[in-house]
Amino acid sequence: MSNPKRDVPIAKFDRPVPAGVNAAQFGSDVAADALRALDIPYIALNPGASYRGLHDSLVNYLGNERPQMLLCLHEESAIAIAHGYAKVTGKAMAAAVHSNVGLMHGTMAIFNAWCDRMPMVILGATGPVDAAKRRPWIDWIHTARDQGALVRGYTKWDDQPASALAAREAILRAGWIANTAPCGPTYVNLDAEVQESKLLEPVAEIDTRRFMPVVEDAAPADAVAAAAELLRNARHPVILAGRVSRDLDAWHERVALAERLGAKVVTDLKVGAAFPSDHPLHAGAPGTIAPVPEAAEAIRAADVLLSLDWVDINGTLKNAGGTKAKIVQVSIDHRLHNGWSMDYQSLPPVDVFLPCEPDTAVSALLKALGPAARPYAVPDRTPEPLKLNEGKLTVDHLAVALRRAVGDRPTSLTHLSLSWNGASWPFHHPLDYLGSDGGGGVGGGPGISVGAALALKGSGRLPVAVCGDGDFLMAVTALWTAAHYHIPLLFVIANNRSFFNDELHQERVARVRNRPIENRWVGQRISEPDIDLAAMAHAQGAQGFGPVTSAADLGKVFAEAIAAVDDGHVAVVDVRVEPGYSAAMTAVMTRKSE
Ligand SMILES: Cc1ncc(C[n+]2csc(CCOP(=O)(O)OP(=O)(O)O)c2C)c(N)n1
Ligand SMILES: [Mg+2]
Repeated sequence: MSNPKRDVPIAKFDRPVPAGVNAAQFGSDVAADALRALDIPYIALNPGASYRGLHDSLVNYLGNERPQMLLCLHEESAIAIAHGYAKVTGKAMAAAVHSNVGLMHGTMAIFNAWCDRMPMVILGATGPVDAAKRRPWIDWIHTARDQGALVRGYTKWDDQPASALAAREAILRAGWIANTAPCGPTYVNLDAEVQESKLLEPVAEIDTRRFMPVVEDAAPADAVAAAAELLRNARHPVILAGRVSRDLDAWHERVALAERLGAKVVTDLKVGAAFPSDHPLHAGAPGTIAPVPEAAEAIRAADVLLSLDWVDINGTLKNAGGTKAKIVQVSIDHRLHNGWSMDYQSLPPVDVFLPCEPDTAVSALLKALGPAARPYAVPDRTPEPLKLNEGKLTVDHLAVALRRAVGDRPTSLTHLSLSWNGASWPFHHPLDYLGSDGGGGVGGGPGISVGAALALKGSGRLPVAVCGDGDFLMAVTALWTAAHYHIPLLFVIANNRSFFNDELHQERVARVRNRPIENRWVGQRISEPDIDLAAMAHAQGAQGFGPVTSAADLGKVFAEAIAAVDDGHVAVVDVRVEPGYSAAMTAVMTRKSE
């Protein structure tokens, strides 16, 4: 249902006075036109003189619309916002960062988006490449021989065009490459001189769509036939549902395929929701860094595994205790692998390879398999309620109370804390959960969630981010951008007042070395003083709630915070949770062999 307070159009904010400019006059006007041709609605940015030419073109030539600027207080947020937007839409938005130093600030977030295979077009800038044109001192600091080298290991493509026409071509290519699967960030570095130079003659119009041809995706027929044959004859097929799209039809097709095969399905919180997690065929709950025992058992017992671009097949098999199953791999991820980053994971053995996107493969497999002899009969299964520890406020209490507070309304979990238990919240729609930060870069949660909420604005879905306190504190100023542009969302902070993940690492080292595990907290706890998270939220223009220290108070506070979001606000609830991870996660993190 639409709600005028919550759904205020972003176009209302930051309106410039009309500049009356209607023809490109400078190099950066041509670059701005190219950006508009990509049909990108927003450009998240932190300003800098190196791109003052482009900045002027966006405001005074394009009138700050398509793309509209979203001012960010840190480049890491600007990139993370583009990342979150892509998680929902599957499409690139833009981010702009200042010459070298701004890009340096943004690098971790770019790496997160790269590992998460999310598209975005990043614009940067350099002081004049022609040394004779540089302003003293500052332009020299902000010029590097090869700025793109900072991010080349985790972008799909980069360029430093030397003219207005070359800039146009580079931006079109950047959009095309970023949005072509496997998706990823691209980087275009605009020379200050090229941006600020007056055009000597008008730039000829081009049909920009012709420069971004749609790349057709198809599953090779022989491989589909071979995979269908293996799956048809399998007695214990298991689907590892990994990086798939947010498309609802594709979601239904995955369910149809699992039911057609009677296959168990395993999912994981590293990536967005891929299958209804309380479906009788879903094995256990979604895992975090390792499969839960039911999923591990299914994998060990499998005779055929169908990986739908699963992240880290070998690692999962190792964690599950191995398998003798034949492996059908659906992925085009190899097209992206390079020599810098190992995020491609260990090389899995493959018996049948389908080099196409999972959605395409699932449709083709369904067709090849034909209808089932007997339709799948959904067995009765009443999910077991979570067992809650009555004494202490845990992340499970938080989850149960939050679920109760949101009730039946469509909710998107835009981010989850490391302490989250996959069993606490079932997913029924591809937008119910958007996946992790991708690259394990703590501090991604706030910006990604603001970007996701931006994309969800007006959809009627409630965006909810559950962040660890460490994650939240690293990037809290992303909230200001959400407050300024009236992008409502709810943050719930699973505040264990610690970089707790690393307490478990110190515990393991101490145990192996026979040293006191009681010291695991030193250099990890974020207390004395406790940080006032609600006040930090308030300082960004958000509404702060808490700290909540008793499970009994959660319901009331969540209801108030959700009402604030419905009124168009950003709301933050600080929940003081007992340090601790789910049993499966703790078991993996503290076992001796790791
Ligand atoms: C940028 C960055 N710095 C440090 C780390 C190492 N690290 C991994 S998890 C973690 C703790 C995160 O704390 P929090 O978000 O509060 O989650 P918790 O483990 O306490 O549930 C840290 C510091 C990292 N992954 N990324
Ligand atoms: Mg913490």
